[in-house]
Amino acid sequence: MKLYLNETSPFSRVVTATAWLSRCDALQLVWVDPWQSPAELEQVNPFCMIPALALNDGVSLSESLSICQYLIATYQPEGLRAVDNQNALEVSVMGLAKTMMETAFRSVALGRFVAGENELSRRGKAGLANALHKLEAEAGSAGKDVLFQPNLATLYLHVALEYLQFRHREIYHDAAGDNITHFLEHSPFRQVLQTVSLERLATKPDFKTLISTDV
Ligand SMILES: N[C@@H](CCC(=O)N[C@@H](CS)C(=O)NCC(=O)O)C(=O)O
Repeated sequence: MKLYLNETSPFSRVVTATAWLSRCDALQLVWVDPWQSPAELEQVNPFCMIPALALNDGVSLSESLSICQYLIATYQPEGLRAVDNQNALEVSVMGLAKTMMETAFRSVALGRFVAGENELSRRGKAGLANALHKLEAEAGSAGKDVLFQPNLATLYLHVALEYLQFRHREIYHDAAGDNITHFLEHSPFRQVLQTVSLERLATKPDFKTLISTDV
């Protein structure tokens, strides 16, 4: 099984953490730059986007959420479960976290290819600030327990927030407060994400080395 990824992609980081928790030791990490459109990646994902997972039987999976759902259903990791789609609060966190990640990434990608501000990047940044304010309020309210469940929504949320700290520092510091800080310090994925850290991923480790590090 081959996972195509790069060092900074938050989508790749969620999948790598899921693979780590799933202990799928036969996994090979293939480090690529999707913007260079490498032929090997294009064969696995026609959109040439990461993450992409090539299974041993020739089936290819794309979209981080689909890949994580597949890994969880296949390996049934102890420390991570799928979102309960009958639980509106869990589904709500999943939507917020995934959109936060997509919007944060799109705004960075736009800045790379389009000079100056534009309506899409303005709307994206405003949405990120609004989402952080909403989360800050909800993380301090009676229903906050949903944020501490060891499910995929919480994992996406944790990775999305750290991506904001990394790429949208000003927006993060203006809008995030003590409740979000508390979430990051007590999230069920704190340890695994310390193992699958941005610093660690920057060294492009192989999966065997990564998995031999215990949290
Ligand atoms: N919705 C996708 C987003 C994946 C994505 O945006 N990947 C970026 C890297 S972080 C990429 O490959 N970009 C290259 C491109 O857009 O052509 C997912 O959840 O996996």
